[in-house]
Amino acid sequence: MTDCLFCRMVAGDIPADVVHETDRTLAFRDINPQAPTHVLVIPKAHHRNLGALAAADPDLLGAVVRAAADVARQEDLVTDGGIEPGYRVVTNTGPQSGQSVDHLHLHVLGGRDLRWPPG
Ligand code: IU
Repeated sequence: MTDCLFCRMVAGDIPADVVHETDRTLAFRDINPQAPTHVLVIPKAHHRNLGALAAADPDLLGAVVRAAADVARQEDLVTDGGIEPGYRVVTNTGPQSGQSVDHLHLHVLGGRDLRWPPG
């Protein structure tokens, strides 16, 4: 059995609060939300970070980004075709960024004013 937490969520071994799913992507609410909307969007296949997925399967990377945009619309973070109220997509890579799960995930954050730069 894999020891990757997100692979185990994809397999259904660990419960996830799923908000969006396609044949190749899964999106679920973060267990420790940092904003009123905090959803993680992942490829179902295991890739450890953005660079690894971009190199291995750019089409899948496109599908993950599209899923993040779909989640933002679904969560009312943007009106149809618009930009209001807005949201942020971020992905951490490596220890200095704070990456704690080595399976690529895009954080979709919104529902409050987001500071810049992030900490
Ligand atoms: P990070 O960028 O690798 O630090 O993000 C990992 C996220 O996974 C982090 O926001 C955690 O709260 C989140 N998470 C989760 O949603 N469910 C879990 O069981 C665990 C972590 I462990």
